[in-house]
Amino acid sequence: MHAWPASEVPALPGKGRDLRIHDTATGGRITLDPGPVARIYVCGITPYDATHMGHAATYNAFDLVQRVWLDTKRQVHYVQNVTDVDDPLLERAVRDGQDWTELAERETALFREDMTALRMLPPQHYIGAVEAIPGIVPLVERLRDAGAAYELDGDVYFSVDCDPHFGEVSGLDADAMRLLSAERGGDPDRPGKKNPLDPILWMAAREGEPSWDGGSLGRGRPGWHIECVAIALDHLGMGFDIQGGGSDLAFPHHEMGASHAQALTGEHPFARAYVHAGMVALNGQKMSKSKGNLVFVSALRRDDVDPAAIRLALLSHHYRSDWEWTDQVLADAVARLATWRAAVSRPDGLSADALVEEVREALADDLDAPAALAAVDRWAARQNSDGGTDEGAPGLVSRTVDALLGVAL
Ligand code: 5CA
Ligand code: ZN
Repeated sequence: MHAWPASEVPALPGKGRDLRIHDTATGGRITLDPGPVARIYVCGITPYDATHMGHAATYNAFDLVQRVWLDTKRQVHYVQNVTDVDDPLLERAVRDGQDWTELAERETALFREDMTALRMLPPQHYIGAVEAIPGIVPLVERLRDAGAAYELDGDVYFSVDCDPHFGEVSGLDADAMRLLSAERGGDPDRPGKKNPLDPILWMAAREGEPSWDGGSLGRGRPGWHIECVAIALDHLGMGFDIQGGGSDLAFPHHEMGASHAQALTGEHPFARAYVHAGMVALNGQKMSKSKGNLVFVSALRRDDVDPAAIRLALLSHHYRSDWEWTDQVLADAVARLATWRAAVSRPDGLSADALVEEVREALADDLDAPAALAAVDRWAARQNSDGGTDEGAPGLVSRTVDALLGVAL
């Protein structure tokens, strides 16, 4: 499917720094050395409701990754999926008496608009689960033929015990995995499974649900984890630089995906770093479509909130922390945007050469956006009070904030 239009990324003088990023699998910060083309896979939405601030915060984190890489004069090869067929989407369509394909198309279109408004850089490959099915089927067949998958009443399960690296992404023990598996789409209590944690690869066709030709697997639809593996292997191959998502994807989704890919290829690792964003809450609870405690990007835009202010609100929290969306967070961002715009509205001012390096350094240091904002705040405060004579400094600040933070002043 098509993605959304890219906003232009201004080139800055000099060169950015290499990204040091927290990797969930090792539990520490690693310096990525991606080569001339950096490769990143970011898990996309399940389009049964509009983009909320939690989604936007997660996509903001991975947008920063791209901007840091682009500033090091690398190309970025970015892939994102859309889970346009899955249980929650089908359940919502039934609940609301609407066609599931129309629901998915409508919400995906709204997501594209939100991403465009927030100046999130688009993926080069934006792939739906449905369009990936012809590539998924042979992978499941291969896993089954290699003894890494087995059939249970027509469904096909992946055997986690066949991957010696299983557990290395999340680092969780079996009890914690079992609890999370039950919470996040797994079925650890289904009788007949070899290991309660084994995830489904191919679900045999069910009455009243959509299904596709699965070759020797029979009609059905794919499991969630194999969807992302098929798309990532097809467009990026093994050993790509970053797989990203919110922290709720570390287990089971990214753990299972890594095992699927490792069992398929005999290679390790699937991704060189697994990077996870914290959860955004509203009224003390994780913002989630199932709970319905949501603030939508599109609703804020309808209320004439400047998308640049929404973006600044996202940037004011470190991507790895869990944080709470409040009216105050947005009000602070609106005020900051006004201060910054006032500061860059003169043709000359305080030299910004040091500021460019500070912003670069903050972002290269595990995407420390709050530190980057603080550096711009300091420049803007002095520029607004004292000014200066450096011609072009405000323009350089505008370009820096645009290129590295995605904020248009
Ligand atoms: N389609 C799958 C991934 S393949 C999925 O998780 N879709 S989603 O719509 O539920 O979430 C999309 C992205 O937003 C995921 O990376 C998820 O971890 C992230 N996300 C969901 N809720 C929040 C939240 N409250 N705070 C931060 N990130 C969130
Ligand atoms: Zn995914």
